[in-house]
Amino acid sequence: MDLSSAQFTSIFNFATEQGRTLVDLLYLNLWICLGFLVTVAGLLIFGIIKYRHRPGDGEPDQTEGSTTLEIIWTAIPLVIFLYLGWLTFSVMGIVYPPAGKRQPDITVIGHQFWWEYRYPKSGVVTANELYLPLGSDLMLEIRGADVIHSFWVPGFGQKMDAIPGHPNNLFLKPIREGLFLGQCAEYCGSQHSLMRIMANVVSPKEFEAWTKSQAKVPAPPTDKTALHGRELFMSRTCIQCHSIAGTCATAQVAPDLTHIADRKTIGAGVIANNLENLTEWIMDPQQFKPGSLMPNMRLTKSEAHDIAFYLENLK
Ligand code: HEC
Ligand SMILES: [Cu+2]
Repeated sequence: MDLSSAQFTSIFNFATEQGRTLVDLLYLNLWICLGFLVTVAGLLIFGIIKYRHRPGDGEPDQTEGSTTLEIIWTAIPLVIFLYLGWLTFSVMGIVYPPAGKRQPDITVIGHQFWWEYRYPKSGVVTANELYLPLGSDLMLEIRGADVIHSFWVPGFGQKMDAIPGHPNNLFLKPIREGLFLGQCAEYCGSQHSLMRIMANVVSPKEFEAWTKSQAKVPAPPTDKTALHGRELFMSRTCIQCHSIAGTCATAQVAPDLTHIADRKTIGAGVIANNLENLTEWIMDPQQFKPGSLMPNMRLTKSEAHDIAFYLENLK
């Protein structure tokens, strides 16, 4: 799958205010610790060289204890560590503020082996490819549907566990447009490593347009092949797991397919979304994601093709 337009994946290539705050704290910590290292190691090396034993030296002066020195070398590190502790506390307050009664802007649900995204304010439901508006203060609620997953986009800063029955909050204020990649970061089963997150930060205008198009119920097909595909989709087991708005498919255990044609990838980023790949996926998803919870339903190539054709028209 071609994800070459994605930004370089690194915590230092941050895309949110929270990511920046965390990296700033990291650098400040490093600088202070570097100062410590240089001072202590410098004094040590100076002492070793200046006061080393030379031939003819007698016993050095024997002294014991110095309250003043003890107070100084306890007080200085104490002040520095209290300062670092205070900085850490205040950064925690920024990246993880109390949510109070605030409702999430997006609910993220980790499933074996894909991500569900629900936008409660607009009713949009999608999978794997997340869209976020630039500059908004967002609260994401991270949930787990089956086992523990972990939502991690390094460019966004924090990693947040998706625990069944225990929602966690993740606060994001995107400060840069682009495609940022992430990955489930808690081993969750055979396809854990193919549980990719594709997070698109777009301008508020683009986000509004995207939301509008996602909230629309796609027009019913008129084409003969698509009509046949829809009939197969509704009569073969697909509707046990998937939903498509405006049809009798309402199951919610698998990715919502209402606007599958708008997604660039299939199977959480394993293959590009086009008619050929989708036909192959419907025939046998296991060839791309062995252990995936979508079974091989033993459709013929022409049946799979017609279903894929129908799905590729769901815009
Ligand atoms: C037993 C439940 C189940 C059934 C039945 C099922 N699927 Fe799936 N389907 C899944 C799951 C789970 C996934 C997510 C797989 C993954 O990415 O790990 C999926 C993924 C997909 C995707 C890719 C969605 C995306 O955004 O990546 C398509 C398309 C799809 N299924 C179509 C179908 C069609 C067509 C049928 C009927 C022939 C069908 N499915 C039957 C469970 C099911
Ligand atoms: Cu996972």
